[in-house]
Amino acid sequence: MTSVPLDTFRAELERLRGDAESALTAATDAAALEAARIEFLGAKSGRLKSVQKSLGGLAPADKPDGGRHFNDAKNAITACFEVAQTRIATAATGRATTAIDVTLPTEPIRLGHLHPITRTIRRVQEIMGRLGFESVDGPEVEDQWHNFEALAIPAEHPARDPLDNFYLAVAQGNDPLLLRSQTSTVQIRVMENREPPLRIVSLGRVYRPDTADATHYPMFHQVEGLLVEPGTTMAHLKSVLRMFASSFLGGDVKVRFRPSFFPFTEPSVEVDMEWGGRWVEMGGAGMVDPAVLEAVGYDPDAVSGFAFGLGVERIAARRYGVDDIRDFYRNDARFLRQF
Ligand code: FA5
Repeated sequence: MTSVPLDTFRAELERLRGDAESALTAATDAAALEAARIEFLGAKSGRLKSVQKSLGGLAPADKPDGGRHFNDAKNAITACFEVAQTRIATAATGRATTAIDVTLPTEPIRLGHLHPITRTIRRVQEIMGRLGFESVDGPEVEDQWHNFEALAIPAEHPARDPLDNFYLAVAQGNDPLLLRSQTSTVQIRVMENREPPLRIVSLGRVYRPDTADATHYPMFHQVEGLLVEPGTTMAHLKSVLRMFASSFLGGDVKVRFRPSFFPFTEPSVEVDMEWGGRWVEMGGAGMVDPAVLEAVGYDPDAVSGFAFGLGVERIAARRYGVDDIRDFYRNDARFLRQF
C-alpha cells in the first residue's frame, strides 16, 4: 500500500484549520457555535477526527512530523472555539465574564452640604448671638394685625395693596390672612409676649409678588433684629450694624446709612453696603416708633429700642460674590457645589 505523502496530509490539515477558524469566528449564537463544534471537533465524525485517522497512512518516517502538525492544528482550532464561546456568552449576559479587579478605586462618594442661604442664616445667628441677640421664629402665615396694623401701617396704606401681597382665601374675622411680607411681624409677636429688656434676631422666609431679577425674588429671607432697653439710641443701632457687617463680610466693608421712612420706626434709615464700586441696599432700620411700643403695651418714656431688617439673599450674594440672587434657587448643582 502506498503511503500518504506528508505534504498532502499538511495541506489537508491547513484547509481544515482555515475552514474551522472561519466558521467559529462567524458564529454569532450558541446554536451556530455548537454546529461548528460538531463539524470540526466532533468526537465521532468531526473533520479533525477523520484527518487524525489518515495519520496512520503516513510513511513511518513522516509520522512524528505529521503528529506534531496535527496537534498544532487541533490546539489552534480548540483555542479559536474557546474565544468564540466567551464572546457569545458575554454578548448573551451583557457583562464580561472576566474577574472583577477589587484593587480598582471605587466611585467617589459625594457628600452633600448646606445650601448657601442656610449657611448664611446660621452664620448670622452665630454673630448676633455673640452680641447677645437670641434667635426666635415667627409664623409665615400672618394676620393683618402683626403684618401691618401693629406696625402702624393703616388700612389705606399702599403697602397693604392686594397687588403687593400674597393674601390667602382663609380669613380671620373679616380679614384675610397673608404670607408675611416682612419679618417685622416677629418684633410685634415678641414684644406682645415679653417684657423689656429684649435682644432678639429672627430669620425666615417672606413673600412678595415682586418680579424676579438679579436682586429680587418673590420668596426671600429677611433677618430682623430688635433691641429694646432703657437709653437705646441711634448710635447703638449703627454700631451693631457695623459690627455685624464687618464680622459677616470682612473688616473692609463700607456701610452707609441713608435717611428714609418706615411707618414703624422714627427716625428711619436705609442700610447700604458698598459692593463692586457701587452701593447696594441691604435693608431698612430705625428707632422703634413710640406708637409701636405703646401698641404692645410698653412705656415709651421708660424704654426705647432699635430694629432692622436686612435681605438675607443680598448679604449672602455680597459675601459669596454672587451677582444674581436667582442663582440661589435654580437648583443647579454645579453652582451650589461651589460653596
Ligand atoms: C422692610 O421689609 C422692613 N421690614 C425693614 C425694616 C425692619 C425697617 C425693621 C425698619 C425696621 P424693605 O421692604 O426695604 O424693608 O425690605 C428690606 C430688605 O429686604 C431690602 O433692603 C432687600 O435687601 C430685601 N428685599 C426686599 N424685597 C426683596 C425681594 N423681592 N427679593 C430679595 N430681597 C428683597
